[in-house]
Formats: sequence, C-alpha cells, structure tokens
Amino acid sequence: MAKFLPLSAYVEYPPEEMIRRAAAFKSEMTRRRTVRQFSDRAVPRGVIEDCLITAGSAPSGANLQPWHFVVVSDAAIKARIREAAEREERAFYHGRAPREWLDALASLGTDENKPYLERAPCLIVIFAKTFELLPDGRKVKNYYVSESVGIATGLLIAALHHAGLVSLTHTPSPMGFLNEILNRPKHERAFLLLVAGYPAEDAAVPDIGRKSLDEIATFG
Ligand code: IYR
Repeated sequence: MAKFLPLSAYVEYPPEEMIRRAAAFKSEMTRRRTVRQFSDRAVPRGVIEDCLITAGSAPSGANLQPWHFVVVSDAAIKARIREAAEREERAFYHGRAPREWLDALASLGTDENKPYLERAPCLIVIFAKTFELLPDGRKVKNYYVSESVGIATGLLIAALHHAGLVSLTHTPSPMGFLNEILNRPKHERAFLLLVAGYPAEDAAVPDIGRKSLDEIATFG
C-alpha cells in the first residue's frame, strides 16, 4: 500500500536566486575534468562515504536501488585489479579494438598502461544488480538497471568533484575479473570503475572541448 508524506524538503528560490544558483552550479560542474594522473595522497574516508550516500540518493526503477559500491584502498587488491585490467586493455589496444574506435580515442592519449589503478588512493567499483537476492533465496527483479546505475554514477562523480577530488571513469572490458577479485555474486555486473583521489601535481588533461548548447539541445 502506498504511503505518502508531505514534500517537506523542497526549497523554492526566488527567480533571481534560481538564475544565480543555476549559473553558479554550471560553473562549478563545467570545470570538472576527467583526470588520469593521480597523487597517492589518502582521502578522508568520511568524504567517500558522504559521496556514496549522495550517489545512493539517485532515482531508480521502482526505487529498487540496484547498485552496490565497493571501495578499494588495499594496495594488494589494487595491484590485482591493475594487473587484470591491463591484461584486458592490452588485448583491446592490440587487437580487439577496431581502427575506428582507436581513432576516436586518439585525442585522449590513452593506452593499456593504468598505473593510477595502483597509485590512486581509492577505486570505487560500481556494480549493477540485475536482481535482489533475498536472504531466503528468492529473487526480486530490478528495473531500468543501467539507467538507474548510470544516474547514481553521475551523482557520485558530481559529489566527488564538489568535495574537491578528481575522478576517472574507467571501463576495462570485459570487467568480469572484478567480481572474482572483489567476491561479488554473479547477479551483480561490474558497471564502471571510478578512480578517485587528488590529482598529481603535474596532472595534465587533453585539450578537448564540449559541445555547445545548440549542439546538444533543442527547444521545441
Ligand atoms: N577502456 C580503455 C579504452 C577507452 C575507451 C573509451 I570509449 C574511453 O573514453 C577511454 C578509454 C581504457 O580505459 O583505456
């Protein structure tokens, strides 16, 4: 039975303040860059916890919250992840990837070497759960799993940025090795590996731009 509560957390801003807030958030978010050179400085655990709580506030199909986040900071586990990811990436860059895909990646300067998987203080592995397994063994199906987990991941990236950290969305493919290393069950699919931490002091980012509003939106 549906139960309803008043929308007590909603805050309305006067139009001028709304305009100011939207512009300020735009400036804050559009200076975010994906970073591939990390410092090995530790990050406060509480910050990661708060960012994960933000991620977990994402809307999801039937509010079933079909995600699980594994935070890895243990050096030995990070080394295993790096080794397995680089094995997949070697196969990708030297065979599996079609020419067209490699051409599309050229401006990013990426290759099969992923030292940040060991150096960064924090790897957040995001799993998408196709169903929920109840303690009695029953399965409850989840809905719109990729959409839901994608939204949660976006909030996580925004939260980390807002806190003053940088991140990298890393998607070695296939990612089945993450289930094995992290002991996650088969009905959880590794969705994305988010590398998080401080940037290296000499971090540099590719000279690439973003599409204009005209290119990404149509007002009917
Ligand atoms: N997973 C590889 C290749 C790669 C693919 C895309 I699409 C990117 O935007 C970036 C990289 C890697 O991490 O190098």
